[in-house]
Amino acid sequence: MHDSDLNLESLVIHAGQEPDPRTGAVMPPIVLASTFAQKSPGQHTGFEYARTDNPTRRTLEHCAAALEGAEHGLAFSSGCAAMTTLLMTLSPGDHVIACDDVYGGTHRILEKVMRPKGVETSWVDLTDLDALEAAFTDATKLVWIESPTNPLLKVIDIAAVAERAKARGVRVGVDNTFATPMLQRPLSLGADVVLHSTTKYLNGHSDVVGGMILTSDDELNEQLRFLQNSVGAVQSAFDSFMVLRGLKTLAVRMERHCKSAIELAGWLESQPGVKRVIHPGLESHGQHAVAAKQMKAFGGMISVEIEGGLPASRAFLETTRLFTLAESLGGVESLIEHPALMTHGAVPADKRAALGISDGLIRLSVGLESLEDLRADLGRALEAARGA
Ligand code: P1T
Repeated sequence: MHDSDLNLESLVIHAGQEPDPRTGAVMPPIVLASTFAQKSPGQHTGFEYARTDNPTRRTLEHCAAALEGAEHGLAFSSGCAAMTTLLMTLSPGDHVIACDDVYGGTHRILEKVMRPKGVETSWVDLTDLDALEAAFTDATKLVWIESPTNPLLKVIDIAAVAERAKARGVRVGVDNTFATPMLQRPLSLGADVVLHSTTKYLNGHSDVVGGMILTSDDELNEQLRFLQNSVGAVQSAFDSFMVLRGLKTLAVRMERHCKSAIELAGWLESQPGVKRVIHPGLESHGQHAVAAKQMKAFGGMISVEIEGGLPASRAFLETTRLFTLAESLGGVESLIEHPALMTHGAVPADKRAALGISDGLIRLSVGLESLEDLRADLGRALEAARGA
């Protein structure tokens, strides 16, 4: 049976993986060797040196590519390493259009690493297609989307953006970390390249830092392979194995994340002391219709703005027990964080204010614990916030 005949729920477990031909082992071996024997100079098995290629990493690259419906996959040592390597395909004078709400580290790479090297970024609200049209210049080479965005969970119509970019010969990239291929497959919506921080849902157990790029664009893949080997920010064999292991449960994990998140989001909307709840599955979400069209389910992330500013949000964040106060997301355990002081501290204060990343904004990554326990945990935290 070919991978192309399988549904995603089977691909997460089997794509790119056969029982080991020598031993029958049902999990791919972790090949830790840094180098591979050659019969004669230049005559090798396809593996020479582990930065260039490694069997365990290659298995992960095949598996993740199959999940995103891509021809090619490349694994990196972090989501930021993947992003930086992708941006190294650009040259001084090139222009990027990026959605205005992105992970703080992505903002930092574009502003503090790439801009000084001559690659300019325009930050645009990509839920507004007229604003996108107005931002193109002759130098635009890439439109960069996160959807849902981090932390405001805006949903961007990937097909509509891709259509407009394609008309100008501009590539479209999507950071699919929050949705995962279980909920949306950007390449099928017209994007050229997909990025993941595998640190999050794909690995799913908060024990690996990793990143991936998936594409069916042969020319881009050639450039990226060259850069992956030259720059060398590769995923280790051990961590590649860990992500492969985590991926096996992605389908069932995402089902539960999504189910619990929509329940909690609806409940939070009815609670006193809550100013607004942001979750793409809520009717009150500005792009709910786009989310319903584009996504199979609405994801496991919720952002909530509470009344009382920083004193109230501090009290809230210090009170939760099951929701651990920590950066990151997408693990089996629930996490909670304060974007303004934590993940998005690298975004300038005036820009955070303009976007709506206020001191009362709290981001939740809903884990796989009992829904009843999670609701009780948030209930106690809201009580503490109201008393602050
Ligand atoms: O942390 P790293 O694996 O390098 O991935 C960076 C990254 C890229 N894209 C998105 C959408 C992300 O959320 C991240 C990392 N984000 C967090 C650590 C966070 O708590 O939001």
